[in-house]
Amino acid sequence: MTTDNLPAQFPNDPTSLEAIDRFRSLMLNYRSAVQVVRTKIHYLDQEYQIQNGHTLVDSLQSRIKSPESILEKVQRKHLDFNFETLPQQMHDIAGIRIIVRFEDDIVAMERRLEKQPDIKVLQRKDYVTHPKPNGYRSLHLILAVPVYLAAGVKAVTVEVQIRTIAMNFWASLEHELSYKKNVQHQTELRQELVEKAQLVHQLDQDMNDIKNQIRSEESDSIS
Ligand code: 0O2
Repeated sequence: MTTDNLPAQFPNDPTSLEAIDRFRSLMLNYRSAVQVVRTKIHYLDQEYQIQNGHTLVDSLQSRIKSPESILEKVQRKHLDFNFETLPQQMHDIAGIRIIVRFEDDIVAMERRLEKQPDIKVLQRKDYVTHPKPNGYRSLHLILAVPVYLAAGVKAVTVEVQIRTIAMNFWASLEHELSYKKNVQHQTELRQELVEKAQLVHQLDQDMNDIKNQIRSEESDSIS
């Protein structure tokens, strides 16, 4: 079965073979885009290591939003569930998280990504410099990435989050709390997390400073 001539509108019966087929094609584009960006990040990291003697990336995570969370977001944001408009309205169907060790590495990775000639940065949200009120910190980029299909090249969006190990440690616990409905003392725990975000921020800055000192002394002793 091909999906080429199917109407863009999601058919009335979302369990119909046509709808499922169309949805699978859409998801395949996102999986391909994630592969493209992951490969680029690996290459950029290896190149950085050759040039600088250490890596930028501590770890890499990626995911494609599940059909359930796509539907949840469509309903929450009152979006149109339409195969043509969904990719323009929802930019985080494909997501990659780049975990680095130091705050400086966030910008270093961003610079390398934005210099890629086939990648376009469509949106930048800097929650590192401007944290959310709950203390969340991370750099978010929406990238348009080329995916090569039989019918031609398609630009597919991927949300890239770049954050330090410490920011990720904090965000993963905060995320867990957000998804738990029956945790006692929610308000107190939230407040504690706001305070811990300050500690995480301080730790990130201190570690960055120490790293700069170590590396400048290292380069002084070489020259
Ligand atoms: P998941 O499971 O990680 O994908 P929206 O996507 O509409 O909710 P917006 O403004 O479009 O929000 O996007 P934004 O603020 O750039 O952030 C979206 C993603 O960033 C979230 O995806 C989280 O991964 C992460 N994020 C943003 N704010 C917070 C926060 O306060 N705490 C934590 N832990 N993560 C955050 P999802 O879809 O919510 O989750």
